[in-house]
Amino acid sequence: MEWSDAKAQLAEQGYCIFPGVLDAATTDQVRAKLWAAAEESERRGAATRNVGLDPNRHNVRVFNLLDLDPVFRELIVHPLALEVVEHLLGPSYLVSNFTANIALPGSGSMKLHSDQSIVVPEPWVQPWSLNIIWCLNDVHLKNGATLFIPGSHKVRQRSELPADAEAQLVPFEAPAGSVIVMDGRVWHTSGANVTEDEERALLFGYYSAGFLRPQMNWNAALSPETIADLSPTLRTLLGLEAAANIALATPLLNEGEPLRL
Ligand SMILES: O=C(O)CCC(=O)C(=O)O
Repeated sequence: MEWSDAKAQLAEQGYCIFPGVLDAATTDQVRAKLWAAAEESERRGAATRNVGLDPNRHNVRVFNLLDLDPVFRELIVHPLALEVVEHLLGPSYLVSNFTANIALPGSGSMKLHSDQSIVVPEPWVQPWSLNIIWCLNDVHLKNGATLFIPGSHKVRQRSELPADAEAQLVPFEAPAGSVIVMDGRVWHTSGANVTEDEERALLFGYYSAGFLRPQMNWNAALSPETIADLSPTLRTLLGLEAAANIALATPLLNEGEPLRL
C-alpha cells in the first residue's frame, strides 16, 4: 500500500494494512520464537491462559515479549512501525506494551473495547495511542481475525457507540507477514477461531503519547540483562531515561539550550 493511501485510510477508517513487511522465512522464525517465549513465560510463572480476559483457555497470551527474546526488541523499533507511530502520535511517544495473542481452534471473542479507552478517560478526541499488529499467520474470519468497526475511531465517548455495534464488526484479513495499523480509538475484539486446526498468532505493539503513563512499568518488567542490551532509541521509547514528562514544556527552554537533569 502506498504510504499516502495508507495515511488517508488511517485518517478516514482508523486503520491501514501493509502486506509483505516480513518475508515468509522471517515470519516463520518469529512465530517459532513466539512459541518458545510462551513456554519461557510459563516457566517464569506468568500464565499464558487468562480466562476472564478471554472466554476460555484456547487463547495463548504472551506478555512482556520484550524480555523474552531479542527479536521482539527488533520488531518494536522496526522503521515502518516507528514511521507510522510518529505520523499518528507526533514525535513524542512511548512503547506502552508488547504482547501476543495466539488464537487456537475453539477460542472465542473477548469484550468489545478500544485500547485508548483502557488508558485514557473519555472523551477520546485525538489519537493518543495505536497498535502495530504483526500477523504471524494468514488471518481471516474463520481463524479468529481481529474484528473491528471501521470508522469507530470517531467515537468520542462510550454513549456514541452504535446500539448494534457488534453487528458492525468486520474482520481484519491479511496474509502472514503483514502489519495492521489500528488507531487506539478503534473499537474491536478478538474473533472466534472456528477452524479445525489453524492457529492465528498476532503480536500487538502498543504505543502511546509521551505524556501518558504506559501500560507496562518497564523499569520493573525488564530484567537487568535485557536492559543492558537495549539500544539508546529503545531505552528512550521505554521511558528508561531520567527525564519523563517534560517534553510538552519546551517553551521553558531557551533555543539551543539542552535540558540538564
Ligand atoms: O487478539 C485479538 O484479535 C485482539 C486482542 C485485543 O484486542 C486485546 O488483547 O486487547
